Amino acid sequence: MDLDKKVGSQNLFQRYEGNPILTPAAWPYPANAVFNPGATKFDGGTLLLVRVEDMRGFSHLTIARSKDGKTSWQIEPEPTLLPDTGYQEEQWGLEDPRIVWLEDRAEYAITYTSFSRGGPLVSLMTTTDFVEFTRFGPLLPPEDKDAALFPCRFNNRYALIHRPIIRGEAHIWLSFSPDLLHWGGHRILIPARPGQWDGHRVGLGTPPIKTDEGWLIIYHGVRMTASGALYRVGLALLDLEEPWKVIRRSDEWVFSPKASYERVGDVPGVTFPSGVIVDEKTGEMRIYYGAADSTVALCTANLRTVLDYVLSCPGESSQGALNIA
Ligand code: BMA
Repeated sequence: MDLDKKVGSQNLFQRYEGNPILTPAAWPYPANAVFNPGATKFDGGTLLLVRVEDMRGFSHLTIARSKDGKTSWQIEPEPTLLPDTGYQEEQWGLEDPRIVWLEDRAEYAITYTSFSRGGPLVSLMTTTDFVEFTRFGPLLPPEDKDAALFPCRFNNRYALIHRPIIRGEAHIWLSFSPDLLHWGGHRILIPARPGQWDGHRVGLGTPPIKTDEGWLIIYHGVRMTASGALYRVGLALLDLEEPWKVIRRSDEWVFSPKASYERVGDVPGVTFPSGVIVDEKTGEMRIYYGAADSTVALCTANLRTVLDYVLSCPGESSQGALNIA
């Protein structure tokens, strides 16, 4: 291989020089932490639905908007979505939203972690305008997190990537539904890899990104260390038509806590991607992530370069994925 052309795993993503882009200090009302935002293009700009943790330790979601997705963020002066304590699944807050445009329904789906007394679970709401929201309630029982829908259906079924914890194991799963309410066909999609950097837990990062080569998956992987958990970022590529097939998966992580705002905060050593916007003209990906469970940060990457890298990664057979498709 021509070494000059070899894309290294550690130079795919570039931190934005203005990081962190959103902080509790710049929030219009008291907040302990602002992190793990959902992201979408909306109204000619970028809309982030940011997780805001209050001083009770409960989270809600608030919108921040920017024309260029990097600067001059306009933050709503009041919380956009507070937990509705009339619903048992929202007793202890709303966390970590992912936003996807559902092509057939012509509306945005927001999957988020809602906290019930029985543990965290994945809930769904939809909206067309980010003013009125329709709650669908919880999709699957606890413990479950890190969920996003695909923007289209497969064999007429919606597909949900999520991360249940079962017998203490935290793998990324795929489930299907004809109506967004009733879910089945559950299978492991991306397993944690014992011993490796993503051996303790894995979870979806941003929603899946549709490309000509397949669905690009940005996920987080957790390693337990003597001083706590380390949240790093890896890549996978799923078949375009049959997304239960993992075509490639990076052996190495491609992004990890290095900057001071990723290493110092309420939970040190966390880079947690949760939103992505691709500029179709330039191929620039803007990846929004929570840093140390304290602030929102941004890194950029070129989609073509990332795809070339992931296509150079090992295929499914070398990673010990379960053959249950
Ligand atoms: C996960 C989620 C995230 C959080 C991460 C690191 O389990 O709860 O919200 O950012 O842990 O603390």
